[in-house]
Amino acid sequence: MSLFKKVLIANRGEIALRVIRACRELGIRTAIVYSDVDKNTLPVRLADEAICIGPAKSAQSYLNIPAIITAAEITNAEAIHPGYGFLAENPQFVEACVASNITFIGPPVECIRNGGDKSKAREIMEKHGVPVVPGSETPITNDKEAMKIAKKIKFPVILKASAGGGGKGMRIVEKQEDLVNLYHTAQKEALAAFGNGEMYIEKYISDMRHIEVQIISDNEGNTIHLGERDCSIQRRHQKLIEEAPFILADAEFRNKIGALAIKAAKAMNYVNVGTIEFILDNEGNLYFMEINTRVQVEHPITEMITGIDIVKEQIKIAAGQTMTLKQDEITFSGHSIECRINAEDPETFIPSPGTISLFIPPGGQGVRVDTAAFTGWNVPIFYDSLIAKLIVHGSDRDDAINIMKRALHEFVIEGIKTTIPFYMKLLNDPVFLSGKFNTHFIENSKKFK
Ligand code: MV4
Repeated sequence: MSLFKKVLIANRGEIALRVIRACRELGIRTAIVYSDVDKNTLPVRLADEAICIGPAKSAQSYLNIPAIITAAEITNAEAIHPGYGFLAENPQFVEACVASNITFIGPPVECIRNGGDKSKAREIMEKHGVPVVPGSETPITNDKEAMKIAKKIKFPVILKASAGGGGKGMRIVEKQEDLVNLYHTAQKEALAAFGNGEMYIEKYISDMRHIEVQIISDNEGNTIHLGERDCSIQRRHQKLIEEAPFILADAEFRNKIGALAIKAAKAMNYVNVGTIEFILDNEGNLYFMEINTRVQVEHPITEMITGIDIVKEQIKIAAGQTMTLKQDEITFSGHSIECRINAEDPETFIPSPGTISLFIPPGGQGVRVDTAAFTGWNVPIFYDSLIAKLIVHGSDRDDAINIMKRALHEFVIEGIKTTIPFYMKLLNDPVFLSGKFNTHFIENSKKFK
């Protein structure tokens, strides 16, 4: 099966550019949609065609399904790449693509639906023998039911919204007296944020690492994993640093978590690229947490240690090609780290939009910068504040850290505040350097607050 002649990119910023690069190398023409404020951006310049779909506000542009479908029709694009965020995990969008005979570059709609329903995903995993944290088997419908399960699994417990994401509708409940109140506040929050108040409950794992596995499945049921990433360095549910491999992992751990990830993907009849997120507790137990049915921000660190272009694989699979990669041919080399550089105050993390008066990215051996920023670019307030991903690859973790420090030192971004100084500090922190931290490290550390 041949590849697409033209792909429409329904995204902006660095990920739009990342997709354009993959398409150009595959000989695929690109069209891109953009909002008013994104007219003078790199992806708009670099795509073969560009169509304005509306004003700055996402609801009227990057989330405007009819406008995007129309753009694909006008440009004769056979497929749409959604990037991450915006419509990447929106089942209605996938259905709109299907209805218009446009290929959605991502998983089938059922996978997206099941992945977006966190309680359902948990149920599917449980049924197929992928370990989940002790908790509810089906969604809970009232506080009495929540109490019954909480007493059984014992406090502390964590209440989560089935439609959850970004920590919304999530509450840790330390003791029995607090459960009823927290159940109702979490549910109200979920209802307000997602229009869906469905909840589920799990035993709360207070000391955990967030370890995730990149998987790829084709339409013939071939599924492979590309190893794990450690995403434990995060703040308010936003990842800050990701590393591959997980520094405390050995070959046995990688085989174990890789096999679980493949089992999870097969349980969902997954097709295309995806990520299985796991909780690793301090006794070494792994539990399924969530599945991300998109290409992720941090996919480059896996590309750096495996040499595989994940976006090209994604496009080839969406075009119906059989995957040529074989698990026993996947090899892992060295260590990769990504710092997400945001247009934010490095101490308060308050967004810092504005014009970049000088932009000089680092280079040299082992450095990759995924960004759509340039000198003179105005960072709009309307979208997320990620402006560059600084990705390094070294022979081992120490080498990668030294390259990262050197690259951060070279990186010049003037005119706006960025989180570069935060990373400079973090990369000298003894706890970070030791590799022994959990997901609460940043929020528990006085130094980073
Ligand atoms: C958990 C957990 C502990 N135990 N689940 C899920 C969504 C993700 N963004 C955070 N999630 C967590 N799920 C169980 N059973 C810990 C987290 C978690 C977290 C929870 C509250 C506050 C901050 C957190 C940071 C990382 C992970």
